[in-house]
Amino acid sequence: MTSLNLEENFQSKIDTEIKIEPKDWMPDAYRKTLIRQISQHAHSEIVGMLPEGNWITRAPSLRRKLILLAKVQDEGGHGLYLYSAAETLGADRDELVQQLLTGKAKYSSIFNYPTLNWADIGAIGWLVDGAAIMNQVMLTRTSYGPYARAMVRICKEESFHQRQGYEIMMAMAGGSPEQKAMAQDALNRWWWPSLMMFGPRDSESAHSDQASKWKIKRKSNDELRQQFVDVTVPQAERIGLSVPDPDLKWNEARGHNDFGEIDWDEFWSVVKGNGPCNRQRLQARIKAYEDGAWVREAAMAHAEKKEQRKIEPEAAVKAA
Ligand code: BYC
Repeated sequence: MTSLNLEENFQSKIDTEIKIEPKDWMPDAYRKTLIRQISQHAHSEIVGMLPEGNWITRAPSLRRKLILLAKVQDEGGHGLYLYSAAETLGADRDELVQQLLTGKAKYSSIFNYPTLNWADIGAIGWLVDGAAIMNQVMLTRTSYGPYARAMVRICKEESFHQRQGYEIMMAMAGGSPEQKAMAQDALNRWWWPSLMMFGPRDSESAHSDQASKWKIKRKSNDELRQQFVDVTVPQAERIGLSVPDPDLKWNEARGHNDFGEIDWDEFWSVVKGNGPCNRQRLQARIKAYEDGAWVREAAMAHAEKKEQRKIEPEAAVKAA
């Protein structure tokens, strides 16, 4: 097939909803876009463990501690599936990790904000996982098979995460006046950064047009953001909390909530590495990587020994 035919054949598969699989022909730019997005997503899961991991030892009860531990562990698992999905495209996992550690790769802006108290754990589950699901449900239908399939399990787990967060907020909002004030304060601090998770406005989004044509993205940044606002506002009202946006108003004609302008300067400043916790997050990942060097070395030594046993079983038995 000529390269023109290959392209046409590829696009017609996408148009007829046939998934693209690792060994199928694909344009280089499709492969590159996916590696970029999937690896950023994987890094987000791994860095996303940090703000919550910080609260495992300080959870207010054994029940809360168990739940939070399980949630943070799930996020580690999501990162691993996603790195594996990126590897099916020919990416090298070590290289991806190096891109994160050297600050070359992006991860979600949201994880550069601090978790100041227990109510923040509720707000993260409710809002951050809530926003993540909105985006990831769409990705269960993305055109690349391994990414779409990884998303199915991830969404099931994210949905549990969202509920655990909302349950914390419900308990706090229905608790003492001080607890309710903490829940409101956490909502005030996490609301706008959660809206930023969906990325720049469609008109400013560099990758959206092509990603939509390839059905990597099925909904635009602005559509998903609107969907999140519409779903979340009634949830806040139900537990007696108010969304910190004076411009928020139901628009009968549109059938959606209108909402205020996001501080895009803040968004880009965080994306470029100057958010409140960017440096701290990267330092934590670098330290974890360095502290884990002995585990990687031991695993390699073990694998080499096993390989050796296959080649020279008798010598290996004698040496043991
Ligand atoms: N933060 O052209 P655009 C989670 C970058 S949830 C940082 O619209 P695209 C979790 C973008 O990468 C979070 N950077 O890009 C939840 C691009 O830069 P490059 C992870 C952002 O890719 C709870 C530039 O801005 N979810 O993991 O079409 C607990 C232009 O943007 C952000 C995912 O990653 C941002 N918020 O659309 C634990 C979902 N937004 O690459 C963990 C998969 C944009 O040109 N990703 N940028 O240098 C996606 O769906 C898409 O990548 C996005 C952005 C919708 C995020």
